[in-house]
Amino acid sequence: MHGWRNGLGVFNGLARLHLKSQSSELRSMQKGDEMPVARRESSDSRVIAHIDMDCFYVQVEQRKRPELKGQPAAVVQYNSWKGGGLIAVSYEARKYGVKRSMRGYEAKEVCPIIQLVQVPVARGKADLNAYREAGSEVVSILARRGRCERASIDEVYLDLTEAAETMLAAAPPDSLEIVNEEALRSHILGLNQEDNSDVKENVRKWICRSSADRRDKLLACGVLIVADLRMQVLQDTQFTCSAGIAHNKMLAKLASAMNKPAQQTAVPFSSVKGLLASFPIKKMKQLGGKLGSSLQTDLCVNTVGDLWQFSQEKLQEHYGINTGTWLWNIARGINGDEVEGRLLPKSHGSGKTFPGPSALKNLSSVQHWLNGLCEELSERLQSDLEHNRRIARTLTLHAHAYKTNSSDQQVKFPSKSCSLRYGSPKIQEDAMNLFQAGLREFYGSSNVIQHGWRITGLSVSASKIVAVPSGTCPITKYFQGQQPTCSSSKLLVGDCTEVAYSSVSFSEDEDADKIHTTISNEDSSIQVPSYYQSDGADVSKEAATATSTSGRESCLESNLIGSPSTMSNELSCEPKPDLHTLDRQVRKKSSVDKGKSSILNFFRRVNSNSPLQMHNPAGGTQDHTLSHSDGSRLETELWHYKVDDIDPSVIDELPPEFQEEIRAWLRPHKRPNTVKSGSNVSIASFFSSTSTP
Ligand code: DCP
Repeated sequence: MHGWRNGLGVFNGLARLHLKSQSSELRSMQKGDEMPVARRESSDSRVIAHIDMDCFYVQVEQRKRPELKGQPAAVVQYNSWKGGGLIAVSYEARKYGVKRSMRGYEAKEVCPIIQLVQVPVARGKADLNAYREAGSEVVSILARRGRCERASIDEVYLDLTEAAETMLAAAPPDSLEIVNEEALRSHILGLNQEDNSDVKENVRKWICRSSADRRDKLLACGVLIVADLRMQVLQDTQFTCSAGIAHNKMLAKLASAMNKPAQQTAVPFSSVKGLLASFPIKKMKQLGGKLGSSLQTDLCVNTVGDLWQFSQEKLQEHYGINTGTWLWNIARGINGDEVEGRLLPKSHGSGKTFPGPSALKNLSSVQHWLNGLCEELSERLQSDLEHNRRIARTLTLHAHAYKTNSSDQQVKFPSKSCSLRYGSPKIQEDAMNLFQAGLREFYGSSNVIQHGWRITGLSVSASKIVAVPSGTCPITKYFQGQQPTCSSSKLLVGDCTEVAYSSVSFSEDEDADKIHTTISNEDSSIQVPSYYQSDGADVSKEAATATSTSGRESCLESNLIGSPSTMSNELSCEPKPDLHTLDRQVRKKSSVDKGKSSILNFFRRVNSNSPLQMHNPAGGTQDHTLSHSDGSRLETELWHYKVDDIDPSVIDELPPEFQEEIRAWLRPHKRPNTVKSGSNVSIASFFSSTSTP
């Protein structure tokens, strides 16, 4: 039998062993599901908090309209059918039995005085910006005390280990004369609270125990810090939140949901087994799907306590070394996941579903909606770039479609990705191309014109978001004709140019499963199509809202997903686009783009630390030191390029004032010194204007 820590140590060695004994069920699970990964806990003395806002969208609306405070209220989706689907319900309304799964009219039946507030709408769909921004306000307060991971629009993990250690060294809880009232309201799991004992006094004693071991003393510091942070959040934003404090993320998250609203719960080491013993296995993160079902049917495991009975070897025998170890660990509350230190979302997404009769039936309606979704995505990307200096590199299109007049309705519409080009028109163009490529594949070799199709869900997302290296100015601004605002004038090379000018190349969406988008489902009784389901940490409420997640960070707004019905070939109403031809064109463009040198290649050769060198076609190199328009020497944006690397076809895409100049560079034998010192309009001066006061 492995001990608590022993099992963790063994894992490293075992994980490398070849899996010989996997059941076919496990193999099939692994194909479709992301299997959990066992991670060693770096220390059992960490202090991790999970903060979850209370009825978040309602609180945001209540702040806007104070008359709603303290009232039964709910936020409803923008689709007003039957009063709209409820997506957030105030605690006052919950007392009447109002639930998120209800529609507005049902809520009115159980609570006639309920106030229903419609989610803000833009471009014919829910606009979640106000909620995102409110979430950011909270994050910026929480991040003051430790490493902070924004897990969804309204929940955050904090690693408070360092802050707790500092407190323990400088002002240990057992030296405190007064303990903050909010901390005294904490729930300490396992603390014996007899019926008529002074609850707060017991909590105070627990917090201030000088006999406690170091782990519990650190946890007590965590309790004090989190109480303080929650007060701060309330004071600065008017929002209440609930929190769990434990030594790992998994336990902290379980604890935060135990006492809501506006309360906090701590899990001392000694209470872990008791907390998990009766916890339903399917409610554990990553056990809501096939793996959890297999535990139930194959091993009769219904609670975490049941799982605890199995040896590590037995679990490994059934589920392989990695998953078996992970299961053995979670039964004991062991979870090595680190708080990632991420204040911003991993991806951006914009989507919409088209239920029942609103399904899209032709390319022009797809184009119309894609344009709106891309516009929204582009705005968010632009804002991310401006405020956070981050760029996304991959654009992905997902759709949910079914064929009419076909028995083969099970085929999924393939998600498609390409490099992301900034600017709404480019994103719109690329998204439409991706859609057409997907549609062609969706139909395989059959002629799409012969068949009808309906699109019931569309979304675009931007992922692979990276930070713009500091001291660089995004070239994207240049291509958008915007005045750069960053302080340094160095050209951004590599990543950013790639974003600005990369060719469209279709790829099977390997990244689709990594894109953290959630989709809302106005009717929570209807299953979200599986390929829309997001994985991993961003949808960290999946256990509780497995079939109804919406409006989270990177949210895709959606509606009811309608059931397929037969229909005539709607394409015939259109000017009959030949999809094969369209797609051939797209692919042709794509391959042409790929082969050509482009401004991307041009800027890729930029070396921001070297003097500008022009390589003329004859092989000569010329040095040009660039200057500000005032004639002063420009030190920061000295760069290299080869004139013959410039693809003439990209020149037309540049602002007119630069076209002539670049063309001149291409004829260096005629006008070798076009880049003049002190010239008012030049690419260099354009970029350098950022550093010119
Ligand atoms: N949300 C949504 N659709 C869902 C679930 C949630 O649009 N199916 C939105 C509205 C919620 C917000 O996300 O306010 C946060 O979701 P939570 O699951 O955290 O629920 P609440 O914050 O509303 O309530 P609680 O206090 O129970 O956490």
